[in-house]
Parts: sequence; C-alpha cells; structure tokens
Amino acid sequence: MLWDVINAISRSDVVVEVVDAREPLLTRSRKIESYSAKKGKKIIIVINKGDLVPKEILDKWKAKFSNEGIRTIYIAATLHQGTTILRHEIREALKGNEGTICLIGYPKTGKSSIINALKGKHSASTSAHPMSYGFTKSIQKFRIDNKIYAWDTPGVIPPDGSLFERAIRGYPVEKIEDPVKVALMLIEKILAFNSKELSRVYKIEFSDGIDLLKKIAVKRGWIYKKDKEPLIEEAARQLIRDYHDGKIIYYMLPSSQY
Ligand SMILES: Nc1nc2c(ncn2[C@@H]2O[C@H](COP(=O)(O)OP(=O)(O)OP(=O)(O)O)[C@@H](O)[C@H]2O)c(=O)[nH]1
Ligand SMILES: [Mg+2]
Repeated sequence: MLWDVINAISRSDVVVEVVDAREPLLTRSRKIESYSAKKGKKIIIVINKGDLVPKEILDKWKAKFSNEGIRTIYIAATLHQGTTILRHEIREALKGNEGTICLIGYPKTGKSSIINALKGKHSASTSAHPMSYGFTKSIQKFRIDNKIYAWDTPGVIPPDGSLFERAIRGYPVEKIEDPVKVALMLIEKILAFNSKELSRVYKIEFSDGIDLLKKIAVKRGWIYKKDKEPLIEEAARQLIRDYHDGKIIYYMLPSSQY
C-alpha cells in the first residue's frame, strides 16, 4: 500500500497531501512530505472537511503550515467549497503546463471526494469508514480537465503515523481488535475538547467513558442475551463510526499540546 503511494508520487509533478481539518497534525506525514521534496515534487497541503471546523481555526492551521513554507488551503470537498481555489493552486504549481498531481493522505481524509469535486461529478468511489465498501484499493488516474491529471491513491498510515490514528483509521471498524480501548481514547480527547459534546450527541448523562458506552448500549438495546450485560463493544464501534461521520463536533486547536 505504501508502495502504491510512492509509485504515484514518482509519476506526478505535484503532491497534494490531504489532511483532516479536525486533526491536521495527526493526519499529516512529515516523512511523506520530505520524501516528496527529495524527489523534487511540489507539495500542496489541503485541509479537507473544513465544514466540520470553524473558519478562524482553519485560518490558523493554514497560517501554521504556510509559515513552514508549504502552500496550504482548506476546502470542504463534499460541499464543493474551495474547489476553485484548489484548482487555481494546482494550475499555479504546474505553472500553467499540462501535468499530473497525486492525492495522498491517511485513510478517510477525503482524497477521492476531492477528485470528484475537481471533476464536478462522482467518478472516484468513496466510503465513510475505513476499508468499507467504496474505499480506494489501488492507484487510479483521473482526468480533471484538459491539462490536469490526478492519481487517486489508497489511504495509508505512514511510518510516522500515531498509534491512535493507526487504531482508528487503520482497520475496518468491525475489525478493530479492542474497540472499547480505541473508543475510550477517543472519548478522552472529545471530553478534553468539550465536556458537553457527548451528552449532546447521545442525550445521555454519564460519569466516565465506560459508563457512557454502557448507557449507549442500553439505550439502543444492545444487550447480551445470556446475562443481560450491555454490549459495550457495539457501543464503542458506533461511537467510532459517529466520529468518522462527523456527527460529533471535535477538533484539535493549533495551540493544543500534542
Ligand atoms: N463533512 C465532510 N465529509 C467529507 C468531506 N470530504 C469527504 N468527506 C467524507 O469523508 C468520507 C471519506 O471520503 P473519501 O473521499 O472516500 O476518503 P478517501 O481519503 O478517498 O478514503 P480512502 O480511499 O479510504 O483512503 C466520506 O464519507 C466522505 O463523504 C468534507 O469536505 N466534509
Ligand atoms: Mg479514496
């Protein structure tokens, strides 16, 4: 899979690194950036899913990455917001010449959705959850317009990826080995961001992460038949899916400590 990405980079003029606006630092790969730079490729960072984060925060992330000398823009691919500026950045990077870009990034950052937004129609298949029906399995080239071609690549957790991103994006939700552990990590992050958000989404008051998972399971009727215990694994998977679906409002701040 990483090989697919390296292959696409080598066949492109410009590398478009797609990060999730909610977790820009955790979904960027300095390793892939420095590899691309070493190969002489121009890099554009695209902060996608901008609709899930307030504009002033997006501006801060943009300023942060721009200060590092990387062209950066933010967009909301599925809402077709920011596509004109993205097209402009790509043309600029290609100096008006015909050329090829590649979209790279962690699973589920919206690479295929960006291809569709640039093309103006649904051409690349997309999916809401890691490795669920429609995710990108191999590199594929698309024609964006009469001068620009784009490689769509499979989402890959790069070698410098965090354990958390690996756990939450690296596997299909139903195959996560310990969904409760992953959900508890996620709950902790969300609570630190906004202590009321999970009560708002699930309409449940709770004392801690496990209590929340138990109450979600009970509320949805996910109970072990044998001993009537709540199926917290199922609740944990649901919470992870809700995060992927953008139902829970959570984002990192550029000022946070990592
Ligand atoms: N809210 C929101 N959701 C988005 C946006 N862009 C993409 N998505 C959603 O994010 C999910 C993943 O989108 P994809 O385009 O399949 O992501 P990908 O990076 O190609 O995923 P892989 O091929 O698995 O690596 C889908 O459910 C999209 O609808 C966006 O701008 N805003
Ligand atoms: Mg894809």
